[in-house]
Amino acid sequence: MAVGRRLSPACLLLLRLTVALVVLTALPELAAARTRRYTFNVTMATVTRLCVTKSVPTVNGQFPGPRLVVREGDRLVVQVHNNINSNVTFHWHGVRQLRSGWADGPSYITQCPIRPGQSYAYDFRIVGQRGTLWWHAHFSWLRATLYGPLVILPPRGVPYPFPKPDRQVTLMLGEWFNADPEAVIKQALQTGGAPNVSDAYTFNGLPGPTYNCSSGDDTFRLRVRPGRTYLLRLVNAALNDELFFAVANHTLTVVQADASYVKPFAAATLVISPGQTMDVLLTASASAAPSSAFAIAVAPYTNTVGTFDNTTAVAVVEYGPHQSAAALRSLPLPALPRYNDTAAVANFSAMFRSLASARYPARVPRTVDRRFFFTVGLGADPCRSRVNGTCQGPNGTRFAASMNNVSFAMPRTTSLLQAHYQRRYSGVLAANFPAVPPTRFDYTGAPPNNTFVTHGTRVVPLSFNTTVEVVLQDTSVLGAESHPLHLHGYDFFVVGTGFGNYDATNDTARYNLVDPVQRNTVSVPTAGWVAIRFVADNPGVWIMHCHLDVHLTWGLAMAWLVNDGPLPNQKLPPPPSDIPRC
Ligand SMILES: *[C@@H]1O[C@H](CO)[C@@H](O)[C@H](O)[C@H]1NC(C)=O
Ligand SMILES: *[C@@H]1O[C@H](CO)[C@@H](O)[C@H](O)[C@H]1NC(C)=O
Ligand SMILES: *[C@@H]1O[C@H](CO)[C@@H](O)[C@H](O)[C@H]1NC(C)=O
Ligand SMILES: *[C@@H]1O[C@H](CO)[C@@H](O)[C@H](O)[C@H]1NC(C)=O
Ligand SMILES: *[C@@H]1O[C@H](CO)[C@@H](O)[C@H](O)[C@H]1NC(C)=O
Ligand SMILES: *[C@@H]1O[C@H](CO)[C@@H](O)[C@H](O)[C@H]1NC(C)=O
Ligand SMILES: *[C@@H]1O[C@H](CO)[C@@H](O)[C@H](O)[C@H]1NC(C)=O
Ligand SMILES: *[C@@H]1O[C@H](CO)[C@@H](O)[C@H](O)[C@H]1NC(C)=O
Ligand SMILES: *[C@@H]1O[C@H](CO)[C@@H](O)[C@H](O)[C@H]1NC(C)=O
Ligand SMILES: *[C@@H]1O[C@H](CO)[C@@H](O)[C@H](O)[C@H]1NC(C)=O
Ligand SMILES: *[C@@H]1O[C@H](CO)[C@@H](O)[C@H](O)[C@H]1NC(C)=O
Ligand SMILES: *[C@@H]1O[C@H](CO)[C@@H](O)[C@H](O)[C@H]1NC(C)=O
Ligand SMILES: [Cu+2]
Repeated sequence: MAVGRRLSPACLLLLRLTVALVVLTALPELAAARTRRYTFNVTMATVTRLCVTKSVPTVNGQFPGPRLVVREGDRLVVQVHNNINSNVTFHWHGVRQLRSGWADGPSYITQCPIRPGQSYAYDFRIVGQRGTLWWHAHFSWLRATLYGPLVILPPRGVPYPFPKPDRQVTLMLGEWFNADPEAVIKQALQTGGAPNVSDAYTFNGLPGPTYNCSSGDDTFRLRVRPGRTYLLRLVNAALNDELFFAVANHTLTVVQADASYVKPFAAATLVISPGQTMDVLLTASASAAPSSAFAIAVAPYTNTVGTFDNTTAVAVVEYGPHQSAAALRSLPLPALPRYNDTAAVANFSAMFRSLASARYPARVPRTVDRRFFFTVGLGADPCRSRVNGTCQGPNGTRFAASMNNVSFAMPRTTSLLQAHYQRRYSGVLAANFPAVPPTRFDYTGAPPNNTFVTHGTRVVPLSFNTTVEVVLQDTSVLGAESHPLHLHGYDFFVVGTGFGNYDATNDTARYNLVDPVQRNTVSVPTAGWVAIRFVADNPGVWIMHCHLDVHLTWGLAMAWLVNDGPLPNQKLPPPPSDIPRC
């Protein structure tokens, strides 16, 4: 066609069709994008573990809950009906929720709870993410049983950047309480003390053979064939515990973390924190005896000064027939680091690098608009009203937790996102969360005498497209501990980490701005710090919190309020009509 000639309508149509066809072929993710619909009927169901039978909140009667499978680019609509006698909300952990903040799910942050008898449809798209994420309740401690995997396959026709596995298995690590977890946290808030710990760790809800009154039927079995490769999609759904993970006599290859590809690396032992996901390849030995079996074990990593669930849970890799309960009990366990082996954790964390390939580049912000320094850790509240004598927190106080000494107070009369959308902030939130802690001290040395926290619903307002750096610094107030910090609505780059107090000069110079890992949850090391960067390109209100539920309950959280950008596609849309009201 000659330049400058008007095209006939038929010719134009043909051209448009050709362009459309080319676009569709070039972008399989768009061509194949589908809407996947699921229904979550939240009901009580009877579950027995460790000889304790109880009624627990479930989705569709299943524990753990149903597996959602989507492809990158798909729209996901989950219609939730709340048929239990408690409020509930659901969070799609790690989903970016680009301009779909109303579907993020944390109660009182992006929505009011779905009350008993109410329904709400979570409606969002999966954009630029593939791998394993998960969903869980985000009200009180209900996620103890309300959780399940969210598998995001690459677009049809797009290969994995690693050898195609023969089979895929989701493996959710959890925590079982013989008591009702709601009663456990309620009691702790009454006494001011630390909550009771769990009774077992679980693999897909099963504690396995190391516990009393836990049989072969309560053991997760991974059936393998010699020489085949398995993609294990691991999720740590435990309420309060970071976990070591190993498979006896097998090395694992980590290929993905929090739905981003990483440079593959081999590891005998993994560390996975609550909220984190990890895709790992396990290759079954080609020469294993036909009836052989190997233990998979998880055990806690913690430096808490309090008590913790110090048990080890076991699942099994079986090359042949089902192992008997007795055989399961005598399986040799893989060597796991000691429960407080912080050096092992640091060595493992240091292995993660973004894949940073041409197709999956690491777009690390090289310059920063706003820098923040947040201390994270425990603290205390005065006892105030304890009917019978003293509170059971440290020195007769109540346990609390904070960031920059602000213990996050949940609003009760509206959600923060609703308040923001209506620009009605008064009485709900204050846009003055401090950029630095109120006092400087040796954060990892002797703690200050006054360990009391302040309280408030304080947020950091950000202009659209601000590049943010946050250094998260652990404190030794009431004990130095690792805190898995989770940011909603964003993946961030982990540009630096270290022990002791962060040193703005020397540590900044050592940042990795080339291929740092991209995650939604990172552990602030025990008596150390971690630096993260993200671009605030998603308008809404996004909570950032410790993913140990006990610390979240005590207030280890803050929120970012990301304002709209100038363009129409940079604004938060209005709430869906079925959004629950307070
Ligand atoms: C949810 O489950 C309950 C109990 O099984 C049942 O009575 C109810 O009809 C279900 N609701 C929906 C919307 O499926
Ligand atoms: C917590 O543990 C204590 C001591 O074992 C026990 O008395 C109490 O009933 C437990 N609380 C709950 C809610 O199970
Ligand atoms: C199992 O029961 C035995 C005997 O009652 C007890 O000594 C042991 O501590 C129990 N183990 C666990 C993990 O509960
Ligand atoms: C598994 O590893 C242990 C410890 O390294 C070793 O003693 C044992 O022989 C191995 N078993 C098999 C079947 O390879
Ligand atoms: C935890 O369990 C391990 C192994 O069973 C034991 O060696 C260790 O002393 C226990 N630690 C605590 C603090 O209970
Ligand atoms: C880990 O705990 C053991 C006792 O269980 C203790 O001897 C050791 O000093 C602790 N290590 C660290 C690094 O705290
Ligand atoms: C206080 O003690 C009394 C008598 O022991 C008991 O009945 C009551 O439940 C206790 N109250 C609280 C809040 O623990
Ligand atoms: C414990 O509390 C008492 C009374 O509030 C106070 O005098 C004392 O200094 C506190 N001790 C510690 C170690 O915090
Ligand atoms: C903390 O308390 C101790 C003794 O109670 C005192 O010697 C010290 O000066 C106090 N430190 C600070 C920073 O107030
Ligand atoms: C965001 O800011 C960068 C510079 O920091 C600029 O290049 C880019 O165009 C901005 N994007 C939007 C969507 O405003
Ligand atoms: C930072 O580096 C300077 C120069 O190398 C050194 O003198 C200083 O001790 C370092 N600071 C820390 C906290 O390591
Ligand atoms: C459940 O949510 C409603 C609406 O926000 C609220 O009024 C009520 O207090 C909540 N119930 C509990 C137990 O938190
Ligand atoms: Cu924490």
